[in-house]
Amino acid sequence: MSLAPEIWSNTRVRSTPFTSRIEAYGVGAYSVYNHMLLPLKFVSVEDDYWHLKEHVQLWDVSVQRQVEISGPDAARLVQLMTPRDLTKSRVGRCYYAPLVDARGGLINDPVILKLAEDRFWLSISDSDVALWAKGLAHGFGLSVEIFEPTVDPLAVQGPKAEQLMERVFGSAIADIKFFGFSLVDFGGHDFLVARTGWSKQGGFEIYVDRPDLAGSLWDALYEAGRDLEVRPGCPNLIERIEGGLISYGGDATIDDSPLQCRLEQYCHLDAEIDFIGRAALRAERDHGVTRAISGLLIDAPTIPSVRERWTVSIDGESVGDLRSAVHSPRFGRGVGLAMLDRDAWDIGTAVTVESPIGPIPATVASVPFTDPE
Ligand code: THG
Repeated sequence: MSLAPEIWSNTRVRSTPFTSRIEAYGVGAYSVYNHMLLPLKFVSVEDDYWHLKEHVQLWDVSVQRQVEISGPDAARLVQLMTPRDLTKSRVGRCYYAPLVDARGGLINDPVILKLAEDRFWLSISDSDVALWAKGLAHGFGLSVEIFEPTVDPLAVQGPKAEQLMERVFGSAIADIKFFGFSLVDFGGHDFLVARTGWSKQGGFEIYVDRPDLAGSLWDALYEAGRDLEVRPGCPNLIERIEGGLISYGGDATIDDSPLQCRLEQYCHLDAEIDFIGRAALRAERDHGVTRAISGLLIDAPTIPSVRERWTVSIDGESVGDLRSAVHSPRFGRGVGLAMLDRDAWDIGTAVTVESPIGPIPATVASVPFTDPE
């Protein structure tokens, strides 16, 4: 019998201020994300899924690193990096925003927090955004400071998240709007708390900038949530595919554009703003997007883990590739996200997924996947 190999943490694959807590509970699997440990499973992916949809979980999402950009040219640099129009953006708000290169390729898809008119955090997915930002600042001769502050986000996700957060942080929590943030006290320190998180179940993210308080914050949430059945959790593969949340590095890379990733609502291509990649994205829009991330309902009782992209075909001809998939207990079959050519992306189109265990029939479905009931 062969056991799954371990991932070892060291000073390069960093642990987090919460690692001791999640290992004491029993974390089942890790991945590496932004050079850091990201938990992927606790009890089982399916058990974690049902628990997330019914109760409340603490997620060690320290891997969501902050790229701080501050200084007189900060707003100009942040706008240069994204097609999302930030001219009317407000301090105290979060903005989900694609970052693109000059060819229109997706560099990252952070949540941008506007901390001040001249100070931003880019809460990044898995790519080295600080290097790109430093290169741009140098090339454009911008007056900015760019660095990764010591911030380890802790997400509190699930339908009971607000109840739990109020017990620990007080009633000010209720006033935080979706994609808004404020500073709230715990242990004599003001923590930045946002109503955000990488699930569709609702909740908050605490930007823990005091590693020395991280353990006591975790313990306070854990103790206060006993009767709410709080437990450790993590971004859940089933829940996030059903919800249509794109995972950068997996579902999308620099070879895909935000239009192909169906992020057009965050691309203001005709706004009076300066950003890198505008010409490429306008050309793509004007010629018509030729492929896009689409949902697939996959007709198999079990789905092997998608360790490389599987071809999706119609009558033996490739029409795209599958990027992520998992068995959905609610749908009783697989749900997946695939990059599909225009001829194949209509809802209801019958396709074949060329999996390593053989061809599997699948049907193009709308995303977010709508409840079978
Ligand atoms: N929170 C924070 N940082 C992050 C993530 C996060 N960095 C990495 C990764 N997640 C970035 N990607 C996303 C993708 C989707 C969303 C947030 C971050 C998201 N989308 C909402 C949705 O699709 O329903 C809509 C957002 C909107 O309309 O503005 O929440 O999770 N801190």
